[in-house]
Amino acid sequence: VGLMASEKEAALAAAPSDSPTIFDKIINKQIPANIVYEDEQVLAFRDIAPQAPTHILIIPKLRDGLIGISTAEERHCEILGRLLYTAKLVAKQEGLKDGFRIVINDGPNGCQSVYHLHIHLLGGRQMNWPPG
Ligand code: IU
Repeated sequence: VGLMASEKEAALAAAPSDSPTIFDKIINKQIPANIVYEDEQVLAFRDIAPQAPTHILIIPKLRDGLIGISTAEERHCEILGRLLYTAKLVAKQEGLKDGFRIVINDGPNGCQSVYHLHIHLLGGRQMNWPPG
């Protein structure tokens, strides 16, 4: 990603795949991340390229086939709920009392660049609609 001009370029260069991603290294503490929440199933850390004053990624520690939301199966319903609930907890922890946005990018059209499901939590400024 380092030489990519934009997140969009990175996303278009990244083919959907079930190979391990950089998020495994973050989960295993092999590379540093600014972790804001952790429990047995979920990890939340600050995005390295923040698009808002608060920009946090919420991920399942065990990917279990969730390369993105489009690969979800019924067995994932519990972890999916837990990820969303964690986003709410982290939003509160971050003091986002005037609101926030939750985003899941999926596949090339959705500008997904890392194929380990993640929820973006964005806040601390007025968001716009429609998104780009
Ligand atoms: P996307 O929805 O797949 O595009 O989101 C991936 C995000 O992961 C993106 O916002 C990157 O800035 C972020 N990220 C990161 O926080 N740490 C990393 O080492 C890498 C990407 I690679």
